[in-house]
Amino acid sequence: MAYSGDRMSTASERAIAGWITILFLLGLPSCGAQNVGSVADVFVADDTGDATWGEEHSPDQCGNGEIEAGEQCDDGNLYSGDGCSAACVVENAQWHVESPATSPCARQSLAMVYHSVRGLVVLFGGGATLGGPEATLNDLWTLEALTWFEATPASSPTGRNGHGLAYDSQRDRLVLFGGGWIPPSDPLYVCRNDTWEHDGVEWTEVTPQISPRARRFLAMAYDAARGRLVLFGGSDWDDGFVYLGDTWEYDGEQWLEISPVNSPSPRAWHAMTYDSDRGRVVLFGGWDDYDFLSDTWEYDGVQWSEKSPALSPSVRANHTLAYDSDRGRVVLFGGYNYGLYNDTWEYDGEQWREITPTARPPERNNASMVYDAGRGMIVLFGGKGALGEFLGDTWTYGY
Ligand SMILES: [Ca+2]
Ligand SMILES: [Ca+2]
Repeated sequence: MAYSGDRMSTASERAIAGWITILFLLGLPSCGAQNVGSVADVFVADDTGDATWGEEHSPDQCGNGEIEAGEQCDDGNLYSGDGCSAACVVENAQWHVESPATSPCARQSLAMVYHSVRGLVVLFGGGATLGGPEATLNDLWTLEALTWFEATPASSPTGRNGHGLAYDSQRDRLVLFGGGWIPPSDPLYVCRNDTWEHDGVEWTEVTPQISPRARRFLAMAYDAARGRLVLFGGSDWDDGFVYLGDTWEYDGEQWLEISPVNSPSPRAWHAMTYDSDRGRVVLFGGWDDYDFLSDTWEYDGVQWSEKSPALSPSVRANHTLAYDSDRGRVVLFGGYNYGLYNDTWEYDGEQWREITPTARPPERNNASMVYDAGRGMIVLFGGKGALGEFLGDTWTYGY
């Protein structure tokens, strides 16, 4: 069923379809929809202001486009909610917990991507407990106007976690690669190297001549300017816990291994996102089998370059990254380094800066985060919390 068809069905129809789909495809108890609306909404409305010259502003100072005495910023207007307030004070983005009526079940190591043609956030798979040991999911959800809908394609890839998911906007296809599958009969992960595409209605497995080797906890991002999907690293647990440092590109037909002169070291549980304004894939951190990492790298389609920001988030893995294309910032949240984080950082292509919002999601790792360009908000879902619990909360981050 298409995304749009789901939106027209009733909540009960969707719930029934969700149960049937998961039971059929996984042979496991459904992790079904659940209400996460019990958490109080901590959103504090912005002072939206207006373009008139108010008495509280000095008409020849704030709003004239020049930073003067007593001003933290001046963006040439008297609007708040755009990074510089009507009082010429710097505004930081804030986290808001959302309360959708229905949600994907609590999970970690899921993948989310923004479908720019349809204006939807898409979520696929991850690991959930389902009341027993961790099991891998293959459900497909969309988030539109802060409402989650489960899609019901006729067939699906196997369940998996730590997979790669990207949206090829030139071809209008979701592309899924690899990840770890836990067969229902066997508690051990099986690393995958299959490539699937979703056209908005159905999943189709594609069969390129060459594929990257099987792996999980890889990172993938779509370079929209070049029309190439970029994959880096991950680990192959089927073959001696090998950590990978290879760079691959997928053009919709073939996977091609790139051989850049410089490259980040082999690693997994790192994170990547695409800075569409600068045309760079940005990578941060991860785990290389010996150490947690805090290095920042950029890939321009030819070379990887290590950046030297004065400050960086601390060493970590299992964190999330997303690029806010309206504010021109890579946003990092959370992660793990023998303890969990819930700090928020922003990277402008030169420097990392820690943001200290008044509210923030609880500490976690293995969450997923994506920028919903239609709403102008980062969306975060799920992960694993401080007590080892799987999380199913939806948060947004923006002005
Ligand atoms: Ca001014
Ligand atoms: Ca402003």
